[in-house]
Amino acid sequence: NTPTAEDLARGLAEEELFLVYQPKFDLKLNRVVGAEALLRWQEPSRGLMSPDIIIPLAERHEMMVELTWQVLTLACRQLQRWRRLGWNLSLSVNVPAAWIRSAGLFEAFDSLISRYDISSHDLILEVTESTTLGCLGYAKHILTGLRQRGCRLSLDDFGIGYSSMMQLHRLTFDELKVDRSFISRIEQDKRAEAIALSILDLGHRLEMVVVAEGIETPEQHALLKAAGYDLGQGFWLARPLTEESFVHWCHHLV
Ligand code: G
Ligand code: G
Ligand code: MN
Ligand code: NA
Repeated sequence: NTPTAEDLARGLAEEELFLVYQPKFDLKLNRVVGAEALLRWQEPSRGLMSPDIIIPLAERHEMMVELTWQVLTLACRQLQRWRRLGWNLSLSVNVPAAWIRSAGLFEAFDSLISRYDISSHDLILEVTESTTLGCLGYAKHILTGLRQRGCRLSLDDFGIGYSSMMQLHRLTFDELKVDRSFISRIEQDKRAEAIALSILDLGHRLEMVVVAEGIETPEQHALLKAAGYDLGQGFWLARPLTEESFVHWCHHLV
């Protein structure tokens, strides 16, 4: 009993989709610096749907572009709310290849930013290594234009794709997120540790902020902090939170 394209179209129209926010920490200062927005769908008859259901459904029915604009709209609205609370947090959004290739992107992006009266500097766009496969030239044009508008670019799930080095060479990223498959094995697996430390060095040489994702234990946290990782994310630090619990959780910190 999986949802259909019609269900998703209704979900988008009725605002059944929402974002949860996973806090992102500065490992040196032990401080929250922002969050990653993660998509959820409260489907009326089926319950809570995760991206594993939503994304493939949207891809099959060419709804990824519309879906991504909705995610970005929710993200900008959230940034505006945090701003009004006096919080200086960044928000990371996962953007797919289909969105980067879509027509009229810059115009729509500019109008979204001005509608919510936020700074695009607070927005971090996460792309994966496979995002630009096939049309690096055009993707470079779009990503460069977004960066010129102030957005920061993050290369997500780094280390498990195909064309990592070529992309790092040809495109400028502000942030590198090391895939959690290396992070989760960093203590017991010397090869995973060697890879995680080498990617950190590579990222710093290219003047990127390097993020460890999927930190699940205090031992991993200590090791990554000592190694010099800039930022961290993971269940041990904080789980993805709803808008309301994120606000409570932040108040609790200070
Ligand atoms: O939140 P969760 O761990 O279930 O996310 C699973 C996968 O879905 C991750 O790879 C994440 O990057 C992706 N994902 C989560 N939210 C979004 C979204 O808003 N847009 C896109 N394109 N992918 C997302
Ligand atoms: O591909 P991406 O990095 O965007 O994936 C984000 C996904 O990773 C989210 O679905 C989130 O729930 C999940 N995630 C975040 N922290 C952890 C963690 O510590 N362990 C595991 N297994 N998953 C995590
Ligand atoms: Mn991500
Ligand atoms: Na990731």
